[in-house]
Amino acid sequence: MSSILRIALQKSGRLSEDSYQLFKECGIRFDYGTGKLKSVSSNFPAEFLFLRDDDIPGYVEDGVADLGIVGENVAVESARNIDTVHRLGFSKCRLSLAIPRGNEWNGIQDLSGKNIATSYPLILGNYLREQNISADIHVISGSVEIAPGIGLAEAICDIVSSGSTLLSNGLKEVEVIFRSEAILIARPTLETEKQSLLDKLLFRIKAVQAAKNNKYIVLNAPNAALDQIKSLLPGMKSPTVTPLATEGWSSVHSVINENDFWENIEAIRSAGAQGILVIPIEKMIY
Ligand code: PRT
Ligand code: ZN
Repeated sequence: MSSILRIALQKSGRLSEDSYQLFKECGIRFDYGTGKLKSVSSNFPAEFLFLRDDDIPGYVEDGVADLGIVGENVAVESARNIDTVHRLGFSKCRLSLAIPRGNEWNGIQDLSGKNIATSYPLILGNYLREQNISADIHVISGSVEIAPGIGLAEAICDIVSSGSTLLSNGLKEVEVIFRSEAILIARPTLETEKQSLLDKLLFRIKAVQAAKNNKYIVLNAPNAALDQIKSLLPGMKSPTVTPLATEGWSSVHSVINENDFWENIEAIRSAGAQGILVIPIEKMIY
């Protein structure tokens, strides 16, 4: 029987939509939705398992799944023997220490001998050890933010994204101890056939990510400005320059990184570029 990759995804939660979308953009089709526990792709040798995120590292370590997508916070806290294969750039968040808003904060030493509520005892324990702080870690599995209000702890260590949960519970963020995003994890030793399927998948994921980070740019420029514009828009190898019907003008086609876009666009305009079009790219292969 030929090999098939078993991929564990969060059934429903903050990782689900982006995970499903990623495979869609990689051209890998499968059904998902209410009540489904697993689904076989119709056009790629992969079977998807829909699970709670906390269970995914364990299933990957045990070989029930070959790959999985989880938050790095969950992967690290699980302490399972799994490899991080690729960072996926979505579900970004941070694990932070927070204290009641009215309390003074002079630094991490303020937590010495205090009670800290968290669902991340391993990551927090490591951090406190590195900082030489001895504090009591009180493990709770959810609604950590209410712990100070009910007298369970003097501080908390929890996932923060916008910060509004902390705010509405009268807490302030005082220290970021870990930054997280969704990651693709794998069993450390995949069989050769599965490894080559993973390589195929990674090739597609990287093409999708590169496309997201870049834009296709088309503009018109007077020929005298071409050297300057070409240096601002190096593209993948070099920009395409074709003459316009109007004498002395050319059309320039190139690729620009999203991060450089606003920085460079002013310089490109000042150099004399006109009629600038910026177009999303669907896939980008180097
Ligand atoms: O049901 P299942 O066990 O599968 O899901 P879950 O409820 O355990 O996890 P889920 O879906 O909430 O989160 C999955 C992953 O998304 C986490 O492991 C993180 O890696 C990532 N992530 C990104 C977040 C957040 N943002 C986030 N804001 N995980 C949790 N939160 C919670 C946080 O715990 C706190 O209660 O949102 C609140 C804070 O949000 P802000 O925006 O108010 O700061
Ligand atoms: Zn969970």
